[in-house]
Amino acid sequence: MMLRVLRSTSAIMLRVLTPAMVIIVLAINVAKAADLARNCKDLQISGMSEDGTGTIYPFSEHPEQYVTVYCDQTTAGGGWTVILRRDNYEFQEDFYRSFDEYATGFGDVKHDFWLGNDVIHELTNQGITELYVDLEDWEGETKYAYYKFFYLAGREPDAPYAPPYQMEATLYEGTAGDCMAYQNGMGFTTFDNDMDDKDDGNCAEKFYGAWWHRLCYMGMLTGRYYPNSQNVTDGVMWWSFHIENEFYTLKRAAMMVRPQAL
Ligand SMILES: [Ca+2]
Repeated sequence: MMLRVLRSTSAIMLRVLTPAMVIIVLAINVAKAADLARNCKDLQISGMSEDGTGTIYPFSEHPEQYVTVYCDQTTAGGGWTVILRRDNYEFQEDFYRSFDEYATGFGDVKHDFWLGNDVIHELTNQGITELYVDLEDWEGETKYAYYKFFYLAGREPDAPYAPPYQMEATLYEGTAGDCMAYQNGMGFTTFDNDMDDKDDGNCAEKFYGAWWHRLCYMGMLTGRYYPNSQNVTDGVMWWSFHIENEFYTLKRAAMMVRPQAL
């Protein structure tokens, strides 16, 4: 009975809509879709000029699903969606997390956080994408690593035998040195998901940090946060920042992505 009522109602609706009205409805839907920002570059184009939080719709297969992100609109031209931040906060987020937690993300985008591998994959899948790694040591010196090409594959491998969240960062420029080259082609290793090349253990477990570990890392920004400079192997580190002291733990680190300018 209910079904019949619904059917007749929609039939009436269709009869009421003239072809001109259908075109108008379609045009409104297209305009709505075009207005939805897929990343912080879209937000910048629509007028966002200060750093801060924003709402984006990055999922190609779920265009209605939004994500709150932090946008950097001031560094190196702006338009960056921040995917990781570490800094000297009083309360530190726990970065020793599972594969599923790294997939969905954790933390507070205004403080320390990992945006989530599924979102990062979508952001790098929208077109050719750049990566900017922004680093600072405890003496106030800042350095950066910029990659003109960055891609993070999805959880389901792109090719047979390819690992989940396989990473590629190439065409490096910068002052901090290229610590991603060594990790290129690797999947994402967490303590509960071993994707590394180490036969006798798990790099994420051994060095307390999830990363695209090989044997194991040259830069790892997800390690334990030390509130001062230390010489350890499980901290927030980027080996080529201090050539003379590769195990130096950094004060601040951010990773951010944006569509490559045409
Ligand atoms: Ca292993």
